Amino acid sequence: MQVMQRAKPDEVDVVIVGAGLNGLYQTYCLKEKGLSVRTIEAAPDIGGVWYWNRYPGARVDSHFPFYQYFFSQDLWDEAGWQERFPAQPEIERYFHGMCDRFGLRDLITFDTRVERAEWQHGDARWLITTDKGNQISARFIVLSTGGLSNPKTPNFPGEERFAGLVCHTSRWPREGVDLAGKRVGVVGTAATGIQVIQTIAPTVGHLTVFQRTPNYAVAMRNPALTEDDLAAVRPTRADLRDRAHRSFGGFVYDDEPPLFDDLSPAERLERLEFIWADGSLRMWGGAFADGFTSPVAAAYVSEFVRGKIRARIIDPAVADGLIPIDYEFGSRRVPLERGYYETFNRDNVTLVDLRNTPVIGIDETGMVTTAGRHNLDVIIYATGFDAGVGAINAIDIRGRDGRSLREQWARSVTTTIGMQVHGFPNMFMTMAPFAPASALCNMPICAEQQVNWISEAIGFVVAGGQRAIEPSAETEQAWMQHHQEVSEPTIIGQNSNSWYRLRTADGQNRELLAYLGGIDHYRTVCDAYRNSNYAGFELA
Ligand code: NA7
Repeated sequence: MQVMQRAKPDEVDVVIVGAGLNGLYQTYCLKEKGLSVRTIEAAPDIGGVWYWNRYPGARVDSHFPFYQYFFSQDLWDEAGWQERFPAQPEIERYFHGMCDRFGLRDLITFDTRVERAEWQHGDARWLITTDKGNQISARFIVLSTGGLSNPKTPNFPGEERFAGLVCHTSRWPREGVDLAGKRVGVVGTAATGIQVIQTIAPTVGHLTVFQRTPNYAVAMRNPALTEDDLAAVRPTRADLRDRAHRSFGGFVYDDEPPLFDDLSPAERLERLEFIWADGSLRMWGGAFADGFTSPVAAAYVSEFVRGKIRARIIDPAVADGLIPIDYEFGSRRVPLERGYYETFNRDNVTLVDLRNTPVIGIDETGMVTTAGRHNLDVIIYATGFDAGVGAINAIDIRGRDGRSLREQWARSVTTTIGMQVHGFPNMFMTMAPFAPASALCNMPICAEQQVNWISEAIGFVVAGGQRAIEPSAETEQAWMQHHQEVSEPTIIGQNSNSWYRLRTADGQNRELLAYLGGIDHYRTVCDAYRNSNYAGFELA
């Protein structure tokens, strides 16, 4: 019998997994360093979340001019943003422009998933296997797989019997879905669900919203941008970038928030109205300096937002269903909305409260809850993601001595500054657990900081003639301890009901994914490692 020989793997310096916001910039940086790079992308095109999340109403919640790369003045000069909060098609076009401007497309292999990555200690290289059966050998691997890319679906019993269409918002068909006149059910009412619901309600025949936990959403102010707006920000790029890197969450505001207790009751209300009127994520922690840590300030802000929501809903019983009462504003991701609450004043929209009337299952004609049957033509899941670890765990990663990252993380998820894991040399990650980029950051700012740090670390290893870099066990332990100390005592740490906290397969709460020390402190820690030639890391 003839034994089939595998072709010798292609060899490159670095394999990057994912061609979204992080992966594209990582590709650019390493190419600029003169390294050979192969970027592998599961989708047929670039964009990451902005490729996959093409559902009706998809829009970024970071306001202009903060959702764009800051590294290139040329990109700033060329960008022709149309709205303060750009919608998905505009953002997708922007990434295409960036990719083409810097000639990155030829470095990307599309429609290909990385299935396995195995550290080969003797060679000090990663052997990477794709679902197309190809193998690539690389000195370094960078997982730019996205923290919110592996969709979660509810697995309601009987779904396979449903005669209509079922689709997840982050796997929305490229050709679109005709919802006109249809009976549509949306499951999930967080950032994504809110955008879908407010957008499709006027088009569909009937919309049934299946809500488990109500959210506090802030009214978005989204004016069209003028040429003057664009011209005014172009010269501010470098200054804004530096200030954004020194901020808490990657946005720059023109004042320092006061402490709650330093204001009189009248001043507090005036301050909140002022911040509310901005119609942005500034409402989330931007009103009071101790907004994330003071229970009194959090309770005050929560009551203020409840009042804003109630004023917009005609039926008081529906308002009761939509207004959160059992957790504080800001302890979960704050969605922005445009007419979401008024949607529930429409005759063709029904709110189903799944906490009181849980889903029993799905049959041929629709969803059945303990309240009865809801006949549907389309079921839309806006049910979120296996956050932080999902896309990384989808790859069978074997580090030193054959250890499995998936199995290690099933016991306990740990990282060093969210970018490396002890036992996995020359493996880097962006948007992974325990960094601001995991959850609490305006993404381009955090992405650039992480990608720059990774590029410098790789450059250091290569230039120094080293073979490998990985954090020591002690460094990792110290980071995890610091993460827990700064993150758990916050209002986010105290609310376990959100994707900001990792969960075991059977739903038990685990580590807080979101690092809450702020991006300024985080960057200082990262820079200190670099400036000390990676003290606390093992270089071999
Ligand atoms: P999220 O924020 O994880 O929200 C998922 C929503 O789906 C939320 O309302 C969930 O209710 C609901 N959900 C999830 N599973 C179920 C089941 N089994 N039954 C009913 N309802 C369910 O995802 P998004 O896509 O909205 O946003 C993710 C991030 O993307 C967002 O924060 C932005 O940063 C961009 P729950 O609250 O868990 O009760």
